[in-house]
Amino acid sequence: MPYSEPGKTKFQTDLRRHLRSQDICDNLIHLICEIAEASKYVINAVRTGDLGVAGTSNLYGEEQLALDVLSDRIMRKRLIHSGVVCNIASEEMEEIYEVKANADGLYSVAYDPLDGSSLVDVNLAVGTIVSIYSGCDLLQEGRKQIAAMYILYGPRVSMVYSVGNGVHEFTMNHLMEFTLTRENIRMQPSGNIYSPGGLRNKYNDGDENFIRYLEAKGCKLRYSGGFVPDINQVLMKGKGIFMYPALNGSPNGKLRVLFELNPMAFLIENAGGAASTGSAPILDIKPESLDQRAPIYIGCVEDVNKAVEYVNGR
Ligand code: AFP
Repeated sequence: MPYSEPGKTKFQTDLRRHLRSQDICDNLIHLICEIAEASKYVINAVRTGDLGVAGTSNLYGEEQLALDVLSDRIMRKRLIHSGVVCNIASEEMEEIYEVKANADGLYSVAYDPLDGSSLVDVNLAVGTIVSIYSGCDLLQEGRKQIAAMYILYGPRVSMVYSVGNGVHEFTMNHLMEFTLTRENIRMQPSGNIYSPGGLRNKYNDGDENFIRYLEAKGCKLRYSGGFVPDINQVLMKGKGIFMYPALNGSPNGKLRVLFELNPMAFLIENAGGAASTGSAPILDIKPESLDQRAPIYIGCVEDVNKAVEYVNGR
C-alpha cells in the first residue's frame, strides 16, 4: 500500500515521513536524513566550486579534483557529527576513519562522495553513492547492507534509497526539500537499453558477443560515463542493463565493490533486478580490501542472466 500522509498527495510526502513508514529505527532515519542534508552542500560545491585539481591522489593513485576533496570533507564531517556512525570508508580516503570504538546501535558507512567527478567540467550529471551497514565491519558482504542510496546531481536533483522495503525516489524542490516522486520502483524482466563501460577494444569475446546479441535484438546504447546517471536511467525506465566487464589487462574491471557496486546492486535487487560479476551475485562478494574491484552486469534479470551465459561461453 503506497505510503502517504493523510490530506497530502503522495508527491508532498517528505523524506523523514517516508522513512518513518519503513519500520526502521530512529538512528537510521536520522543518518539517512543527515546524508540527504549533506548533499545540499555537495550540490552547491558542484555548481560553484573549483574545477581544478587538488594536487593529491586517492588510494587508486587517481588524481583528485578539488571537488572530490571538498565533497568528501562535506560528507565525512556530516557523518562524524551525526552521532550514530562508528566507522567511515570513502573512495577518497586511504584508510577507514574510526569515529567511535563502541559500535552498539551504530552504523558504518561507505561512500563515494562525487562519483564521475571528471564529468563536472563538461557539465554532465554526477552523483553521491552511499552504503550503510550495522556495526563496525565495513568488509561485510553487500547482502548485509541495511540501506543504500544515491543522490543524482542532474537537471533535477534526485535521491533514491532503499532499506530493503522497496526502492523510492525523491526529488529536490525549489525549497531544497526532498519530496517523494516514485515509490516502490520495479524493474521489468528485460529491456532495450544497454550501457557498456570501458574500452571496447579491451573486451573479451564473450562480452563482445553479448553486445552483438543486444544490438541484434534492437537495444539502444545509452552511456554517459557516470555510474549514477547510467544506473538511474536503467532503474527509472525499469529496463536495460549496465555493464563494466573484465577487460584485457584489468581482470576485475574498474568499479569498486564497497563504494559503487554493493550499494547499486542492493538498490537494483530490491527493485526486482539482478547484479552479477559474471560468475556470482555482486552482493555475495566477501570484500578483502577497501579498494577491491569487480566486473559488473546489473539491470533486468533476464538481461543479466543472458550476459552471464555469454561471458561463460554458453
Ligand atoms: P571518475 O569518477 O574517475 O569520473 O570515473 C567514473 C566511473 O568510476 C563511473 O562513474 C563510471 O561508470 C566509470 O568510471 C566510467 O569509466 P570509463 O570512462 O572507463 O567507461
